[in-house]
Amino acid sequence: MGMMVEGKWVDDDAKYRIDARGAFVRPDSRFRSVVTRDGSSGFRAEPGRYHLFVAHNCPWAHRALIARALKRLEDVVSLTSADLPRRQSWTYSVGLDDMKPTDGAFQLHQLYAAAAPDYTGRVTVPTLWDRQRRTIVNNESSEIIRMLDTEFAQWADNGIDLYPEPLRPQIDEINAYVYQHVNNGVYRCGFARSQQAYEEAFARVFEALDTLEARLSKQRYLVGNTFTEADLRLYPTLVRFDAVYHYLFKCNLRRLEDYPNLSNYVRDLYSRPAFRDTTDIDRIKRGYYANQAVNPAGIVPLGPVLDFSRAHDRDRFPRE
Ligand SMILES: N[C@@H](CCC(=O)N[C@@H](CS)C(=O)NCC(=O)O)C(=O)O
Repeated sequence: MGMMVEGKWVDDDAKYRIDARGAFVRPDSRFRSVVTRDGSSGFRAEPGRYHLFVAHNCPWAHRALIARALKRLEDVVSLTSADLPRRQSWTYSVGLDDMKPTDGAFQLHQLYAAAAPDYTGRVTVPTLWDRQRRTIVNNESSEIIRMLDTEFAQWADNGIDLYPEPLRPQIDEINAYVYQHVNNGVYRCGFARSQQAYEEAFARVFEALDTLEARLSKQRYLVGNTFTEADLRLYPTLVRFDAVYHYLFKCNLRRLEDYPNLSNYVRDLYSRPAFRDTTDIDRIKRGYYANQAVNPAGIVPLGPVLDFSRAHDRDRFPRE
């Protein structure tokens, strides 16, 4: 896949991704500043100042796409989504401000080099860029969605609070579980480079899906009957499950469709425009199946048949 080492792009990054037992290791994101309402962090929330670089196939970027749409911040935080086949890092047909495409392509590592000329690390989406200070604010999706939720309140639709104060301990707890066993769990299956590492990851993914299935048989959302950030973070993995993870990442004990509660829950979320309009199954499939490390010929499977717009049964739970 490639990464940056001391400000230069290197193609061979295997030694940074796989541990001695053949297990996939996801490094921590490096840019961790925050935008604040009052500007005390050095990054004041202002319309038109921040830009999100995303890719519609990426589940972590999908979190940011959903949060931006839910909070109606489309005109406040601008966005570009990778629209060209990956050359080295994520590739865009348009640049931003004075960063122009070369040979018709703007590559995300150009942005990282501009922000930190000595950067060593992964070049990932989502990345939140400050057009004024010309630097990366943050490249960690869980933090970007919090900023979108709270710091842009002056311009946002504040009808939804993704991280309500009284529910925070419960949200944090389920987020940690979902991240480890589901969001990152599917990657640990798909990118495992030993049978043992794959089998361990596989067992955890399906134990977790069974646990979540039982939880969602008793309540509408992950935290009681209140929609929160925890749901926003689970959805991108579930909506990709049957099209990508089941087949390409070998998470094939069961399909999402085989779980009545989880599949109804996904359709419930999909019925909201912020989820539906940011979910593009064709782009998701093309993005994942282009990864030569796991699919050398790049063939994109035509199936399965998926229809997330079918009716769901989640209205049976009381509203809070
Ligand atoms: N912890 C990061 C992970 C982001 C991430 O790994 N994104 C993937 C795309 S799905 C990426 O850009 N990978 C490129 C790479 O690792 O080189 C977050 O949640 O923002």
